Amino acid sequence: MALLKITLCGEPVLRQRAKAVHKVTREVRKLAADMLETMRDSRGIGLAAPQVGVLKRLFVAEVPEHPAMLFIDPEIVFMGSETSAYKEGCLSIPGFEGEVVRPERIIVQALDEKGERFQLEASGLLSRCIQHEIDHLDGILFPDRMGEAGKALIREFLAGRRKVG
Ligand code: QAP
Ligand code: CO
Repeated sequence: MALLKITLCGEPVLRQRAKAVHKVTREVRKLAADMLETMRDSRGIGLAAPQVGVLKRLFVAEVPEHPAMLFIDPEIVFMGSETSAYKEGCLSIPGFEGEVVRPERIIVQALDEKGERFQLEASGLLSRCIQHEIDHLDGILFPDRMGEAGKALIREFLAGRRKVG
């Protein structure tokens, strides 16, 4: 296993659409294992492949009261009409948080580590995490869902980073 370098907001790879995996190879499983290790090392609860510089559609999640999970080629097949607000963060925008409104309940379909399709109904933190991570696969960062406040947050992050170099 290996720790991977986490890409930060400002790097172009976070703004591109990731490509479908289709075939779950040993290489894909190795990437997922390294992503899980990297996420745990950084004390995160979700990490998408573009956040380690890989434009493939997969992410790992480990939220309290659920086992660690791998989602490959995920698709949200249902979104409830009820929404909720929650203060989100992101390993690619360390030190910044912001309130994001999202659907509370979703049904997601994805491939597991064996390449088998599964379906999962989620609400609460797991639902939020899945939606946040699928956004990464489409080049979307949580501040993009916060209107003007989000634009300010990104400007602040980029300005802060430039000072440090
Ligand atoms: C996405 O976020 C998420 O700023 C995963 O200094 C967010 O793991 C899912 C983190 C909200 C559900 C709800 C952020 C770690 C981790 C930081 C993360 C930081 C250190 C964020
Ligand atoms: Co994130």
